[in-house]
Amino acid sequence: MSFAAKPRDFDAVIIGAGFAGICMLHRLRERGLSAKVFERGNGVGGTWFWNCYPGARCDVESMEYSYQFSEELQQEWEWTERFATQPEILRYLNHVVDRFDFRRDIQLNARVTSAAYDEAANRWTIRTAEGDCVSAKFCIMATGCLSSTNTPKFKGLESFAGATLHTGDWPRERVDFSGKRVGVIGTGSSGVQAIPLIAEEARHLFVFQRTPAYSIPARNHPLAPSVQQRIKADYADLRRRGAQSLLGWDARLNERSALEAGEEERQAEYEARWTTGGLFFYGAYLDLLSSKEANDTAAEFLRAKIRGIVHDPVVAEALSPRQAVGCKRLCVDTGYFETFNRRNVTLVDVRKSPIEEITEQGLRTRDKRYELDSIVFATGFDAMTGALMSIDIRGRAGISLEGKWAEGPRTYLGVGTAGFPNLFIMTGPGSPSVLSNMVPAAEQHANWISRCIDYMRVRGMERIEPAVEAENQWVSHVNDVAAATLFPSCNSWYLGANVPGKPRVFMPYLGFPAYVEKCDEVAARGYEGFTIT
Ligand code: N01
Repeated sequence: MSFAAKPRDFDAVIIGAGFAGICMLHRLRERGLSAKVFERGNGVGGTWFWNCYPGARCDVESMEYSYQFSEELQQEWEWTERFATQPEILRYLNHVVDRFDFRRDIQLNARVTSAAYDEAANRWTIRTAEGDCVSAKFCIMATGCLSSTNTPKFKGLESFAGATLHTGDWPRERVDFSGKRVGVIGTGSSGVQAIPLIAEEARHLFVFQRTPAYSIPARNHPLAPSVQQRIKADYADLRRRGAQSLLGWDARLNERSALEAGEEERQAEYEARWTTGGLFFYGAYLDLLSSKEANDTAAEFLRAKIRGIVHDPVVAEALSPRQAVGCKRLCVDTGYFETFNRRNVTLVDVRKSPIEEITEQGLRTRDKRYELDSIVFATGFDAMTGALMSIDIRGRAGISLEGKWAEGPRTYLGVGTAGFPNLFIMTGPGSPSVLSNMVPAAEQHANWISRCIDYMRVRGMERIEPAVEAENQWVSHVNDVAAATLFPSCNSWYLGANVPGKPRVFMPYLGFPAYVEKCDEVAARGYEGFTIT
């Protein structure tokens, strides 16, 4: 049975062909439902399509940063490195799309501008900037958490005579920085990955840093076939360990408190994690993200590492973060701090001397002018809500999502929002999403949403939406969980604090296993907390 009526009508429209949209399409296809995917890029991949800046790669290990919906797929695909590069991840996603013949349901170069619910027809009308207009019973937003770029509105931005680039919207063709004076603004994960490579090429690189970042060496290396074979012999075991871990990937969490351990033991634990490389540092102690005192011990360890790497003590001090470790997302790098020992690299502390304007020749801080040929904005994203807000989404009685979320996003389980029947949000605010491994998080939503649709079809049900009370309780719960951690203690994009004027609300949900359990429980109780008719 299909819900579809006419050819331009679909059972579901999915917006976005990144990791989330692709696995959602798979789950709907598997059920014989008609689905159409709109993707604004001219290729699939979402975040991994746009973020093709030098050095872009994942920081969850490749073997875990992949789909599990097909055992054949996970057995066949060979990752070449511990942390896959952006081109390799994009090759993987293109392989998936071709292997499962998904491409025929994906329309590229199609930017969705509006999605409106018609109560009488119980259908969504979805329009694109290119003139498409289709209708669907279910509208599924797979628009991504980090897909709407944030470029600060610096005075004079338009006057700059050189090239401006944003890491999150990088040109497809190679950018050649050789012989150029380059300015990079921003030292989050994107800046930290791009800076060492740009420094190798540029005549001179100026890094404009507002907040120093904690960064752990990736210690990336080729993936030995024997390591892959060992994992593939029992892939389910790795996936299970990931699913049971707070962060949705196997962080090898030490269940002890940092404060119970003696100084020597703590140093050894941090040193072991530093040597292993990557985000395993998060797992060093159970209370790193909840106790300031515990966190201080990790912060001091990481600052000592910076002092050990960076030769100039003044530069080392300027690169040393003061916020809690992990409060802003930990970065993973290859040669980041070492880059500041190069003679062609200058660190500019824009907290001490703020950027006042972009000029025709470059950039002016309060104290100095910098002549530049290119400016790279590594200034991040209007995270979690930006891509949704770029679409005019209207629910029952024409209410707008933008209006409803004016004080911050409100969802039930991150997948639905009251007043918007049959609208599903994948990895939305209120779900673990960016505080977990994005690929399993997206798959968990695809599985949950498709089973919910099964439930409705079997019972001849037509409409589902969160009850306001359940939504209110969930929003409070997400906030309570965050309030028990150090996350609200700094200005991060998790809180929307990086975008001027954005409401300060902690958006993701911490705790992948608890979240999955809650979603399963809700489903088992007949979608408790949803009004379903
Ligand atoms: O963005 P960010 P990102 N003047 O927001 C600075 C994921 N990711 O693209 O901290 C001067 O983290 C801003 O300074 P401050 C990952 O989840 C993953 O780097 O606001 N500076 C900050 O330094 C990550 O967390 C990978 O004071 C300004 C920087 O710009 C998320 O994407 C790789 C400024 C922005 O950092 C976002 O990372 C890349 C201003 N007006 C990204 N405005 C992997 O490794 C902003 N900044 C998988």
